Amino acid sequence: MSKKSAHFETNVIHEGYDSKDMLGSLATPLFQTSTFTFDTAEQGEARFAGEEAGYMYSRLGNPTVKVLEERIAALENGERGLAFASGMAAVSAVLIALTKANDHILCSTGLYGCTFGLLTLMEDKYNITHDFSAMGTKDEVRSLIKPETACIYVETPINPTMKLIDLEMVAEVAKEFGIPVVVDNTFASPYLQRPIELGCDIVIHSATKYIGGHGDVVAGLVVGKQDFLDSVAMTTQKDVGGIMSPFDAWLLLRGLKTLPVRLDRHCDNAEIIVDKLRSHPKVENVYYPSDKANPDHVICSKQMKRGGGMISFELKGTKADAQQMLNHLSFLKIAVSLGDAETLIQHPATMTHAVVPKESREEMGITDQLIRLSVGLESWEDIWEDLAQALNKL
Ligand code: LCS
Repeated sequence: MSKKSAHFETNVIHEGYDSKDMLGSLATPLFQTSTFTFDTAEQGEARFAGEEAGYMYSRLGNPTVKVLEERIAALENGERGLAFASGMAAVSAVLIALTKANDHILCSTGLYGCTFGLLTLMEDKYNITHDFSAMGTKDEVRSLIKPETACIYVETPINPTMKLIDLEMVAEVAKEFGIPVVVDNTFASPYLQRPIELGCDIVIHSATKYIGGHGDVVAGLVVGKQDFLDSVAMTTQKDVGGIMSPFDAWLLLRGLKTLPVRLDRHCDNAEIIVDKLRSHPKVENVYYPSDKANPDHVICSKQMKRGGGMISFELKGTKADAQQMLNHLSFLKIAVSLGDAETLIQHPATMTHAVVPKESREEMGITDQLIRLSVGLESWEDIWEDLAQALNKL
């Protein structure tokens, strides 16, 4: 397809690839190769000098990976995309590229546990400090920006509390100070939320989740401005080296084609499960972005197409009750990760966010009774039946 469509559903299938370039192959070919041959020594010299376009070595670029990079850039409406071996390889490549020793990062109150771990590492090694903010108002954001603040880093929806950050508002404040806003868009996916269209600068995905969608790949993606990503490609991608394998790119291209179809189904199921959970006597609180009982639903309606497939809820009870509830499930899977066809359930305080000290967990709103549910594509009747029988046994 030569011209980008106005429709996301078409672009997930066609952007970045033209079968005419590949002997008519409908599916993107898998270039499972580490290196590329040169006709002559001079050609090798010209490629490394950047004087001749072409591939050299798969850590520096690979045709299958490039299709994925172009497709995700088109879907997020950014200038360039880059692919990484994992979501954390993407997060670390971006944060290392944006900071130097003694800088500061302003973060959303609530981040994936390993992102929190990375921030701690950067502070211990390079005195790159950070603050957390709920970012409820412009003044709340402004009050924590310092001369050495290198970027604002947010997740929205936040893992696992499902709190939202108003991206347009944060981007407006960041522009006053001339600093970039980095958004981890993993929980929403570009189908539901496109931060660059709201004025943010860089988007990160753990592509392990909705983009892959089938629980068979660990991968990361970044989208942003050409200049910035050109510099990342030549430094924290090429030289730190956490690149994506061609086979993983191939799996993600396959997964992406059904992203809108899958996400709508995840959302349909999640909306029903939210209602059912809310009326269950053992459930204290339910957190879901588009839920009218949730104060953040106003932000949701501004920036998300729908509420997504992730729900968290608090039980009336203790950590032991939360663990028992998981143990009572019969076919729903106890597992971290999310965005797969299978419904996955986990206990953040002891799993995804176990590395976060209890005090910080509490500040983020991660209680011992909080359970996170990644609603799958099964029939909602079966999902609810299993959840209900497990809750009823408490
Ligand atoms: N960002 C967010 C919001 C995530 O949820 C995760 C992983 C990452 C980045 C890192 O991506 P990865 O390196 O795993 O591809 N979140 C996980 C979770 O909630 N359960 O298991 C992994």
